[in-house]
This record gives sequence, C-alpha cells and structure tokens, in this order.
Amino acid sequence: MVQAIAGDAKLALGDRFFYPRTSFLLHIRQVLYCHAWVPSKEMQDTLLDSWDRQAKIIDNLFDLVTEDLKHAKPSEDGMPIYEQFAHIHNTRRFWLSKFSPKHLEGYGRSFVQVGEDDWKPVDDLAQLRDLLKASAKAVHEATDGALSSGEWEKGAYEDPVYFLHHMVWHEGYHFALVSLALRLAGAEPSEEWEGEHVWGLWRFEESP
Ligand code: NI
Repeated sequence: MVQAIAGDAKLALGDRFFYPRTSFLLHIRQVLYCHAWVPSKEMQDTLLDSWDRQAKIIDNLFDLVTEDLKHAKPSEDGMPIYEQFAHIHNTRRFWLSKFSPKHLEGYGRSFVQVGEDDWKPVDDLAQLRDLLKASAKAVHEATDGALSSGEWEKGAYEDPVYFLHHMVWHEGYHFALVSLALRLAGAEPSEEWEGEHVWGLWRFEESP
C-alpha cells in the first residue's frame, strides 16, 4: 500500500520526465514497484547523447597524444598515457560483461596476453582509438537496449543509468590523469583547446 501511494506520488511529481509504460500490466507493476519507471523517449535520447559527447571528449584527447607523449605518466608510479586509454576500454569491457554481455561481441581487447597471468596494454594509438570508438558504441547500445526493454543483467547495477554514470565518472577521472601527464611532459592542453574540445560540448557557446 505504501509503495502504491509512493508510486502515485511519483507519477504526480515526475510526469514531466517519466511516464509509465503503456501496457496495463506493466503500469500496475510500476505502481507497485515505483523504481521500475522508465525515462521518456526524449530523456532517454538526451541521456545517450550525453554519453556520446563524453566519448567524443575522450576521442578528442587522442588528438593531443603523439608517439613521444604516449609514454608520459601523471606520476612516477602512474600508468603511461597509452595504458590509461587501454584501461578505459578494458573497464568498459569488464562492466559490459556484467551489465550486458552480448554487447561484448564484435570488438577486441586492449590488453594482449603475454604469459599465463601476464597482460600487456596495446600501445598503438590508432588501434586504441578504434577500440574506444567501438566500445563507446557498445556502451551506448547496451544502455539504450536496457532502458528500452527494462532488461539487463541485474547483478551489478540497480538501473542502467548507474551503469552509464559509472562509466562517465570513471572516464572523467582518467581524462584528468592524461591531462596531468601531458602537463608534466610540457604539453598541457590550452584553455582554448579545452573550451572547444571539452567544456564546449556540454553548453552553449555564449554561456559564462
Ligand atoms: Ni580506472
């Protein structure tokens, strides 16, 4: 009963962005379990577009990395830049395997096995860039599918949005480490570059 009231309250408060699925049975389920609401198509598209923008920022960062700079590190014990990128791809792979394993099909690994328990990161920048483009698409499609169908592997994530935001947050962290490595190597991204290739992707040009 309490859940039913909570569900109705959410309908009243949240109908700008959320709507119940049209099926009557699903609607009943959603009134009983208010967490089972799905975003409107418009909100879903915006959410996925925000992922594409963040993946574009990771891709833009590649433009600053040369063969020499790819060995730069953010700290003495940190991963070199090429490994930061390999790690981002590998992390997408790992959590996709928990969230939606079928989306792992069709793209490769950023770590190559060189011994029984020994893996070496790919250091070819063009190859890493292609891998990241493919896994960015896989994350988009897996999230889109989960939001549209309400179906995903429930073990690791309560909601597809948490999977997506986990990826965004993780990649922002490594974006900063790559930026720091570039700075320590004397190739800090300029404010103008960041304005055009990072922050400008989130807002209108004329905003402060
Ligand atoms: Ni990490």
